Amino acid sequence: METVVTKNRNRDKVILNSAPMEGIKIDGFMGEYLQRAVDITIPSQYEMLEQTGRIDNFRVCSGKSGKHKGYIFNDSDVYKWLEAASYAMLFSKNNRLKGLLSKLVDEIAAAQSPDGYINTFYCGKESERWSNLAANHEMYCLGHLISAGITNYRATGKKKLFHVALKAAKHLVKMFGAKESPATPGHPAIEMALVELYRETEDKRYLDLAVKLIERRGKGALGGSEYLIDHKSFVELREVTGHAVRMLYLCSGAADVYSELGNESLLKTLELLWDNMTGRKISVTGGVGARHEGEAFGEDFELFSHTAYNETCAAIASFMWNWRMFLISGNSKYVDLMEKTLYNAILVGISFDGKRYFYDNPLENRGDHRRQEWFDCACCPTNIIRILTSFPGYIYSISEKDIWVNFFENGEAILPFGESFVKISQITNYPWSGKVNFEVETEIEKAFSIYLRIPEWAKEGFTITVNSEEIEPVIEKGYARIKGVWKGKRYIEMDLMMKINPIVANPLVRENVGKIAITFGPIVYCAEGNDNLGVADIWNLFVNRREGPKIEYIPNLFGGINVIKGKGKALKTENWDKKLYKSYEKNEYIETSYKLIPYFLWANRDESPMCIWLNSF
Ligand code: FUB
Ligand code: ZN
Repeated sequence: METVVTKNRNRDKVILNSAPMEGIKIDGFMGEYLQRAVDITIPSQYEMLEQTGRIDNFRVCSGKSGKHKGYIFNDSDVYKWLEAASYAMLFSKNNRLKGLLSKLVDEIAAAQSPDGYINTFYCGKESERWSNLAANHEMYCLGHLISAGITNYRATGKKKLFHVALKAAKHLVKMFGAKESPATPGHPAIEMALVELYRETEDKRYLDLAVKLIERRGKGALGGSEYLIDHKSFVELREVTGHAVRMLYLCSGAADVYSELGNESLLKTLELLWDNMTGRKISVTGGVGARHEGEAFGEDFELFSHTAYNETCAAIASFMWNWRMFLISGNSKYVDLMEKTLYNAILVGISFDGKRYFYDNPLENRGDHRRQEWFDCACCPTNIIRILTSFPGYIYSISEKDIWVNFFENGEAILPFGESFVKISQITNYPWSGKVNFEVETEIEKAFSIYLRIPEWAKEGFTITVNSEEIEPVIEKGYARIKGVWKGKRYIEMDLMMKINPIVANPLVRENVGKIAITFGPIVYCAEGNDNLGVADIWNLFVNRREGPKIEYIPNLFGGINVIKGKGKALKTENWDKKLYKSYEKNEYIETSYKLIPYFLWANRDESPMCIWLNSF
């Protein structure tokens, strides 16, 4: 059994496949996040699932006295935890976790109705099942159950949860598989899960149902709501609108369907939606879904820093969609966005100690936005651990002929390749340095290419040497192709020139006119008051672009990070005398120096103001 994040079947439509995680070990920057997830985050989230009654809901359903607690979709948090904990079993020998997993699986199995239906909210309310597809989240929860069941089976070899998922999926096919059924879910997630279940079982009924659920959009089953993406048929969509997580899970499901069936109008639509999202509706961090109201995509260029909603789940959904688009196309632009999203819009969702979470992620704040231990609606915490624990599965992809290196992370991978294996070690301090040393080892002589992603920010400045000789590789779809007949060990040194890159926004994002966001490699920086006690208020900082800024590695800050230091000026904030406005001539500045930290690390110390977009001169 191999644990992969996605397992495409149709090799004609999809250029690449996920690499099995069993042979991959990481111990760099993301490796530390993974380890913290395994040691701290997953156990502490289990406690929260218990404390908030989410697990008890299953017990109540199977006979324990009590009432259902919490939201209608709370089961999904338990399933997402299970999925992450199953991935974690690949990297941990933790017997307590193993025990918790198997006990929880038993408790879930006991809550399933004999006909396969499972949703703890409807226990004892059987007549109300499926009564409100727009709002009830039953298919959404099932989607997460199926994904958890598949991962649990792949990662542990155990079949109990998988069988629960299978039984539930069969029930779903029976209920809504008929051609005449208009049903489609108010919250997507089930589509991806059904396609993956088809991939696991080869039972086409699941793929057929996923196709139908997508084709039934725009026909009024959800009241024609744009928020629920029922205002148009899927292939007529040209703009990402409505609830961001719903929209992007739907796109992920549609990409999965394309990858199995090759319906060109689906792919065309997905490409146009991607262009719309990346050209009009995305924050500099990769965060999406800018609008609080409805947790939604806003209008074109509606990207206000202060009110940016950017739900952590929406960033995760974008990460998942981009992965699928990459496998279909082999184009690095999708992994570039995954990388930006991961380091900036996803990691900001969890505290450095692994115990607290952001649900929404503004790009500037006075300091009162703090990560919480939990939420009544806890979709984000349990989603983030799925990404942290499955990250190794995204680092490489393989085709029948070649290997792709998508992410750079210290560690090693033994990748099954044809009838043999290829071992790839990466030595790197990425994302703090762009130097990556690869050791590639093959047992048998084999001709193949290794494709190394050249991130968009490094396109104009990188070098690659193979066995100490500099080469000028052909760049294909954003990847440097290193072709060869491989035997034994070979060394590749890649140096992606990281430089400080001030970014400006399209002038139609009016509030950012005249401002810059400073990036270094894949990381977006922010100013936080804690690092700038000499600046009256970092919201009033003006960065001098010519003098500095400079990068400095600080080993004892957050386990070792790059900070950016420079000179500038700041507005004096005193002498306003409770006034709101005064004459421009009276504005006074003081010279100052400043320090920036990676945005994803803000709000890990005392409360203080933060902003990404900085005034400059
Ligand atoms: O509705 C389920 C989840 O809760 C959504 O994906 C999140 O946006 C939050 O609303
Ligand atoms: Zn969420």
